[in-house]
Amino acid sequence: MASISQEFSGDVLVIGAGMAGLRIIYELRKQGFSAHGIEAGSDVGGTWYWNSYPGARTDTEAWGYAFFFDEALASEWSWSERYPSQPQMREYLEYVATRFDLRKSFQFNQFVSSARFDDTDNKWVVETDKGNRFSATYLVTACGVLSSPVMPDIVGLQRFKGQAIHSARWPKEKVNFAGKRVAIIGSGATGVQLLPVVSQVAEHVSMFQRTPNYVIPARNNPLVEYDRENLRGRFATMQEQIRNHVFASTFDPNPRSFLDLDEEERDKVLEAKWEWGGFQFVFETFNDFFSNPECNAALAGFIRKKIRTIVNDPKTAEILCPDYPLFSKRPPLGHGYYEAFNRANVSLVDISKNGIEEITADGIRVAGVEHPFDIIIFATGFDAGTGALTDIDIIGTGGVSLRDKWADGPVSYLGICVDQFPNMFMIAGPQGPLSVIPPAIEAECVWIGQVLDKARSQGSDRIEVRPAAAREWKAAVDNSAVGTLLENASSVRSWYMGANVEGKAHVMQFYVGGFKDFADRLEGAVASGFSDLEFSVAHKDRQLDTVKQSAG
Ligand code: NA7
Repeated sequence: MASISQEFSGDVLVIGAGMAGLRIIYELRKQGFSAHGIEAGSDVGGTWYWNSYPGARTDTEAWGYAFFFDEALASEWSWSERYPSQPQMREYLEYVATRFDLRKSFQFNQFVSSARFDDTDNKWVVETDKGNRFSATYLVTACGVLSSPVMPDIVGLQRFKGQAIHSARWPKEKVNFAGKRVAIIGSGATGVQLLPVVSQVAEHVSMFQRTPNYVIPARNNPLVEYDRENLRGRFATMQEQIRNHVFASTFDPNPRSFLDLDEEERDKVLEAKWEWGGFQFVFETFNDFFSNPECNAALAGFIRKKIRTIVNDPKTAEILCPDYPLFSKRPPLGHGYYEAFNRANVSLVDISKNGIEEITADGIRVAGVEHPFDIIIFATGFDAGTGALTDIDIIGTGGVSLRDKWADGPVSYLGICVDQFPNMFMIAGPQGPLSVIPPAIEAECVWIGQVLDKARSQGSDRIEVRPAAAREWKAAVDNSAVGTLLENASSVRSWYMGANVEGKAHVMQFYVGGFKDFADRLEGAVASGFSDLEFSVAHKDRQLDTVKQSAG
């Protein structure tokens, strides 16, 4: 390793230049703090920088997957489709970075390998794989919820002579599918987006499916100026909708219970929302789909009926039909996914029973049969929530390691603070809300800014969450899933429960009590004068004086 060089010393270090990193730098600058960001990629974008595979786009409508901190930004930016493509999302974030001059606060092309809290100096010291060292009083992790790719440990992986690509590490050079035999391993949101696009060019695509998903049609469409004008007029309304929605969506709360209607009426509701497309099928049909098994089964049965209608080959259709509760795995939105199985150049390989036997020099062997391929795409997901943090050697006070502390699952306060890790704040960290991610990012960034402002205004420079408050939040996170269909999430290897990663603790990784409730709690913490946090002054001799909390 190159010799360590000191690069920055100031108030706040930020890891990551995705949506969260950009938003927090903006917030901190506004508050007058000196802040510096470090990013592994060569530019801003995070998720939308790395996931450049064909067909990548948001599963949330453009207007709900954007920043709300500046109305002028919202009004001058023009979305071109209902669900923005990865190139447009990246363009948007680059535009934001330029518009608010955020790039100058970042150093790119270096991966943070360690972050250590120095008790003596009351500072976080961060080192990168480029041998650079940065230090600051506070550390903000903005590393992403789904950013640490999981490459499955399949025998023979290194032997493959063709091109092997993980979807989240897509090559910068164009991948040429023409005339190629392509395997897609994984049928989550990523595989579901890849298949219809790749199969238009490739000679043949084989989808290796271990667990089927409930794929809801997205019904993407281009937006015209009339739509954009309409959105501009709804800026405040949409903020309000997001703030009060269980999933932080731009939908109104849904008062309709499954029990309110008879079977025929229920079917009409489901049919209408299926045609509308998007997560409205889940959030605008019946408000008890999460807690009432009968309601959930009705939605699930409706989707299975659709699969059997769309897919011509009955055997293929049956393999595509899931049989677990809807939403215990994150359902993907599809853009002609089921229809793609009617193409002559697409086949489905069912690996639900025995998995993939091995990867050979020429392809993939399943149940004794070798399937030859030129390209294998691993759409095999992420170590969600904790992965991006435990990839870094994060050491708190007294030498405690975050990896060790979270060996049995994450424990945090509101998904933002961790006891024994003073002056560290996570954006979109584990135990944050299970919701559309950008609204959670914005709410958390504002909150972190308020905490730091309070510390500064009272002369403290050390902030630590009370361990009891973190324990209480862990209990709230665990309890939030009780009595919901998410209790099954572990059995279907859902990333909600960390169950998609070998050896990871199977515990609820996100708060499922609803975004509205989460936002209420953030506001409650502000109103209490952050009574769950301990603010103190760190003297050079390491004696800490607790600053008296002023309530309210
Ligand atoms: P997901 O949703 O975690 O999907 C990963 C897929 O890869 C899933 O179908 C897995 O099957 C499959 N997988 C993982 N390991 C293997 C092995 N060893 N063999 C065969 N198949 C495997 O990741 P995505 O990238 O699609 O989406 C992640 C999120 O990004 C998504 O939920 C949205 O929020 C956006 P399994 O289901 O485990 O049987």
